Amino acid sequence: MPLPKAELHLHIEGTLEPELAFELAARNGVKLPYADTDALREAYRFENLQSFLNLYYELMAVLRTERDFEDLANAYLARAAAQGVRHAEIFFDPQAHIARGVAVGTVVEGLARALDRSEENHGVSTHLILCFLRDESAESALATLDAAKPYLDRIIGVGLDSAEVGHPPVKFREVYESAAALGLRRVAHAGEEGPPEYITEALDILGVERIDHGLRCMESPELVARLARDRVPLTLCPLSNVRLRTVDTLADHPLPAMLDAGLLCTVNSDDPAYFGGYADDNFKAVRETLALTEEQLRELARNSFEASFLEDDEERRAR
Ligand code: ES4
Ligand code: ZN
Repeated sequence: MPLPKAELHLHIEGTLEPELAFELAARNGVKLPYADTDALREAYRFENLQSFLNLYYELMAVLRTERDFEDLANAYLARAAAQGVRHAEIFFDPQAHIARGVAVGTVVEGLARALDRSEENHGVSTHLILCFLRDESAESALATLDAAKPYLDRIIGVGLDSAEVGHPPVKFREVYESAAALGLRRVAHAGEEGPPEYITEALDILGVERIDHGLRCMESPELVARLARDRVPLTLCPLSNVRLRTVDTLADHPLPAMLDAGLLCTVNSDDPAYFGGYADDNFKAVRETLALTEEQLRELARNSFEASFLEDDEERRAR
């Protein structure tokens, strides 16, 4: 039985499996530039974050209706449940859909149809986190937050994702201030491909409560000491790091050193359809390759609930 866990770093668009992509393409009359699912899987050889993002945004063309987003979320929740996930904080990228003429409301209402029945159907509680694309402008992020205002009762917080280098957190100071004023929780990707300074900026300027990835903190002993002291959660994604060549091999992953340094680490799946595994596949991979002890695995699972946005009583029920 997989350990009960919370998944805190999961892009719903990154759960689009090739089979579902072709099914939705057929349903919506969208032509994909791949002959079949095998040909599509062949394209999953990434050099870096950008080469992955190109395919990730291309495949989103098949997501058009509320039903598409509902089907996508249901497929993820069923897989997550089978991997011991009891609670999922799910990212979505509204700008990537708005750019294709799909309204925020279609995305949120479609996802909500699946999330509303998730506890009953899959035993998984959920939260939604709206992410801004950091390679788009600050004005676009502000307009997106504005467009999402009618749906904020369904959204627990905001995040920041997409191409990191050259797009420092400070670019999004204003939209994060607005989000905080609206009562939204704040997280951001930082230190995946970008430097440790981006992690510090995300904390100091954007006021984030968690850092997504954060791997490159290990280059700054001062930053590691601060993250450990303040118990800032890091949502690590080991299989993603291997596929995007952030680490050379899984055996080189700094997770053991990060745990030894007293960092509040969690293990997550990022874009599981693209990176070769869901939540427990990531747990299994680090257990086997990094020789983590059973106690360390239990610590990672405990951390995932502690780092979640669940209230204490909800957390006890989910564990
Ligand atoms: C992402 Cl792995 C990763 N990093 C940054 N942005 C993303 N969006 C989807 N997956
Ligand atoms: Zn991510």
